[in-house]
Amino acid sequence: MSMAAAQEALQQNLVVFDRLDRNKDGQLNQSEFAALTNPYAIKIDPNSLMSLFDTDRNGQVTLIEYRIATQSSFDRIDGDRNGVVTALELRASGISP
Ligand SMILES: [Ca+2]
Ligand SMILES: [Ca+2]
Repeated sequence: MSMAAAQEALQQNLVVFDRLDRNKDGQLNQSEFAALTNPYAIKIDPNSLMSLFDTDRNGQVTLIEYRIATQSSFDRIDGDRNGVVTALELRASGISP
């Protein structure tokens, strides 16, 4: 991923996180986090997705936890590492049917 693409991804992350964080406490609780599964149309149990993000298991997802999880899953999904996730790569990763 190029620097510009990385910056863009980080910016996107912040925008999405901020939108999800409805009470603006800098953390996503369970109900805030559940909204994540809708915009991305991910057919996955929000609780199991949350446990993926919530590395310290305190029931809250901080921006740092969010970034670590989205970055690592993005890199995993982005098979050819070109910074763009295609529908094909989403299917290959098992996220999208
Ligand atoms: Ca919050
Ligand atoms: Ca946490």
